[in-house]
Order: sequence, then C-alpha cells, then structure tokens
Amino acid sequence: DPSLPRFRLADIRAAHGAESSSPWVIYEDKVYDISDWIAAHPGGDVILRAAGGSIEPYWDIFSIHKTPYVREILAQYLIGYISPEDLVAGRPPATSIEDPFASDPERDARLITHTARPRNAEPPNSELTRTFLTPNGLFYVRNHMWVPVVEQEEKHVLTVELPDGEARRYTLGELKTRFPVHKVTVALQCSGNRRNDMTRHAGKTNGLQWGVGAISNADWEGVRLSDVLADAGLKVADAATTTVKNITSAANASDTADDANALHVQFTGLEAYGSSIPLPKALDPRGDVLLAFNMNGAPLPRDHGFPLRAVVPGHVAARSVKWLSKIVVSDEESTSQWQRRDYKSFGPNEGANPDWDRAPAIQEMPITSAITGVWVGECIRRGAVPWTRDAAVGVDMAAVQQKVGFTPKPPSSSPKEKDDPPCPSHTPAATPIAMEGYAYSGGGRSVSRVDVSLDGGATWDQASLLDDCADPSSPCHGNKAWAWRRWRYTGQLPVVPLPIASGETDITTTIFGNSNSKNKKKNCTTLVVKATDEAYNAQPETHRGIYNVRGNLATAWHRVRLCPQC
Ligand code: MTE
Ligand code: MO
Repeated sequence: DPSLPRFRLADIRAAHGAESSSPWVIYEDKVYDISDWIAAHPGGDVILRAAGGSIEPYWDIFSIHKTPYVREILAQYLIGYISPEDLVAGRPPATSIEDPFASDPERDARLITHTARPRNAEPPNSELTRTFLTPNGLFYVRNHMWVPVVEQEEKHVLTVELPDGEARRYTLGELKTRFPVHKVTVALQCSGNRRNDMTRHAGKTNGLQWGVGAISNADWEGVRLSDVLADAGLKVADAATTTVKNITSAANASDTADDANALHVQFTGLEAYGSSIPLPKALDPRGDVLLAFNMNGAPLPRDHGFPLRAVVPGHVAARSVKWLSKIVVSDEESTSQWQRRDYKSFGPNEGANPDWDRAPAIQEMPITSAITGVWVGECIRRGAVPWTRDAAVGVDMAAVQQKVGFTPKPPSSSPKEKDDPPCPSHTPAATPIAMEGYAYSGGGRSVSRVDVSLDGGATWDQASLLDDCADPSSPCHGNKAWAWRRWRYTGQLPVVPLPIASGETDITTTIFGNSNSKNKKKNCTTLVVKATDEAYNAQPETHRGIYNVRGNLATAWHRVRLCPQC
C-alpha cells in the first residue's frame, strides 16, 4: 500500500524499542507495529528483542519463523515503509545482533545432539540405564530457547502472584532459608520421548525425533511449592486435601477463598517459556511438587534450570519449568503455546490442525518402557554395560556373560567407540541373550510388571525389576513412585529363525543408530518389551492407533529387530 507513511531507521530505533509503549519491528523494507501481537506471540515477549530494528537476524536464529504463515501474521500489523534513503538494495543495512546462544554452557560429548541451538540432546542407549540416577552431565536436555545467564544465584528473584493480584517476591537465598528443604527422586520424561518410533511405524511426525532417551532420573532437592504458596498468602476453599485445609484455616469466609479445583499454577522461566499445572496437584500433600535448586546433590546445572526450576513429579516434563522466575495462581491455564497447543495429543484422524482447545493439556504421563541394551550370543552388541547390581535381582550376570563370551569393558568415553569383538563365522543355534531397559508410569503409579518377548510377541516372559529404591546407598525419596524402574532380562533366543514381520525396527537403527539394509534379507526376530503399572494400565500394541501428527506420547510396545550379523 503506497499510501502508507515512510519512516527513518534512526527514529524507529529511538522511539519504538523494547521499552516503548508501541514497539515496532522491520522486515525487509516494511515496518510493523507489534504492540498488539506481543501477548499472542508463541514465544511471549521474546519478540521484543527485535523491537526498534530488523526482525530478520532473529529469524535467522529461530528459523521456525521462515514460513509464509508467520509472514501473514506479521502482515496484519503493517503500518508503513522504511524511507528510501535508509535502504541498501531494498533493505535496511544488515545489523549484527547478539547471539542469545553464545553463552550456552558446554555439554557432555556423549550426548546425542538433535539440535544445537536451541540445545536438544539425549544420552546414548549405552549410558541411559547404566545407573539408576542419571549423572547430571548425561541427563537429556530439552531447551526451547537459549540458556539464561544468572550471575548471582542467591539474588535470583521468584515472584509469586495470587488470584487477587497480590504479589510476593522471594530471593533464592530466602527460599533456601525460610522453608524446609525436601528431596524427591523423580524421572522427567518429554512427551516426545520415542517419537522416532512412532514416525517409523505409523507415519511422519512433527518435532524432534527423539529415540528412547528423552527421559532421565534424578534426586531433586528444594522447597515445597505448597509451602511457598501458603506463605505468599494463598487462601483456597477445598476440603479435598489437608494442605488446602491448612491454608484455608486462615480464611473461613468464602468471599476470601477461591475454589482450588478451578485454579492453575502458571510457571514462567527467564527466557519466556511457560506452562501450568492444576492447583490441586500443587497442594496435594503427597504430590511432592518442588521448587528445586539441587540435582543429584549439586546445584542445578545451567541446562537444567540453574538456579531454580519447578519439578512436577509424575507429570510430563514440559510442566517442570526451568530458570523459574514467576509463579501466577490463576483461574486460567498458562496461555503459552506449550500449554495450549504443543503438549497435547489428538486422535489419528485429527491431522495437523486439530481443534486445539478440545484436548486437555498433557499432565500425568501414561505408562511406557524401552529396551536400552541387548547382548546376544557371540556377536556382542554394545549396550549399557557394566551390569553392576546383579545381586539385587538374583540374576547371575557373570555366568551369562561367560556363556555369551562377553567381558564388560569400562565405560567408553565415546559412543562411537568400536569395542565389540569380531563376529564368529556362524550363528549358534540356541543363543543366550541379555537385555536391559527402563519402565515408567506417570501419576506416581508404580510399575508392577515388565513383559518381554523374544519372538515378536508370540510368547512372553517377564523381566526382573531392579530394586534400586531399596539400595541403602541411594534410597528413593518422595511419597509415590516418581522414579523410573530399571529392568533386566536373560533368556535364550528361539532356535528356529523367524521371518521378518513388516514394519519392525532393525536393531541397528534402534540401538546403534545406523541401519544395515543387508540385515533385512536375513532371518531376524523381534525383541519386544511392554510394561504394566499398578492401575493395570498397559501400553498399546502399535503406534498406528495412537498416531498423532505431533508425535506425542509414543508409548507403544517397544520393538527391536534382531538379525544375525554373520
Ligand atoms: N523450562 C524452560 N524455562 N524452558 C524450556 O525450554 N522445556 C521443558 C521443560 N521446562 C523448558 C522448560 C520441556 S518440554 C522439557 S521435556 C523439560 O523442561 C526438559 O528438562 P531437562 O532439559 O532438564 O531434561
Ligand atoms: Mo518436553
């Protein structure tokens, strides 16, 4: 529209930056007033970083914006053009911006990186279940943006806002000294864990193609969210939980008390990520929701939320907001895209543009399990070694290892290290096999059984569940089964080679990341694992029935195809 006004770059920079009441951005030679868009922007007010200047350098970093759809949104806010005297080849001269990822921390080289900026990475299978508590450096990382820099942790401020608009501020130093400190053993799992499995078996999915490693387990230490909410003055009327009653006793009049069941606790991180949980979970005296500052006995690593994060046991990890800076108790869920869109699941028929509001946000996770290591016959596939806690499950792993000709090696520093012995020239008729993995269910429901099949699901046996929580040197903390359960299995592969079932996964892609098409022609079998929790929830047999375009909650039986290598 040529009738729109022309603006000078210097004027826009001076009057329409992040601090102004009408922030503008520039794209190509066009000027947009984004004041009304900020609230609806999926990344929140992060967009203000670009205010007063060109948005293009940011789109180079957050390349997710380079779509016609985003340009259409922007088009609604067009207010004019850049003056011709400020244009070079039709655009304002390129400006360099501060790279928000430049200060991201160093990471453990063993992590398998899906994207570097923002950082998304999972531990290799060979490390995943090596220990019950995942070492901090190997814990999977799921960042939507950069890692915020916090210089003085004790001075980090958490703002707590109540439904009546009252706000209370706590420094981290205050949180640590004013409230009792609790420890809870919790597995965090991304709703996208095992997404690549759903893609392989049911069709294309959007999102990071996680293997089985978007889950890890740690001891978290911090203060209870319910203690902080009570101190901040939250008054709710709900006889359902005792903590609520404690909070209520100060407020008998119903006009000062809100109904806990209608409220949500919204969490916001320093880089603008946000999500929420229902208030009853936060107030449940057995719910163990923490504002955590320690992980496995050390201060939170920067990637995992330093200096403060929410830990919501039993719920999808998307609610455990890192770099926590603000809590709002509200009659609404968080308005972020991570609450209202991304972390929901839909029916296989609903496609890429479902009725977003119809499905509830994922909170408690369903049951899942996975195979993380396989040792078979004389052809040893490298999995998670060594087996350290055999006595706990009554499996004589030394004998199995001797039988299969396997000598555990010390942990390798590189996942690519080739330390498998050479294959013999034949495949033994009846082959000993050993497997290990994890099982996990949300809501604090304990895993009661892990079923294993060596023949694609025709016949079943049971794995031994490790009693990690009973280990006196590292007991589990918390009111419910919030941790994962490791399992092991030893058995005998079927003597008769089985045909390849269609749609099954080659072990080389699942466990070792490289597929070998030659295997497809050989006699293969399929290893299967599935778990059951205390409420008898079980995993679906295939991903076809739970397929959703976002690839969330890929919890079907985990299958690993096993082919003779020789
Ligand atoms: N919190 C903030 N502030 N920013 C984020 O990007 N990612 C969420 C959640 N909390 C995220 C966040 C998601 S989707 C997951 S799966 C977990 O953090 C990952 O936690 P981790 O990186 O400690 O494993
Ligand atoms: Mo996630």
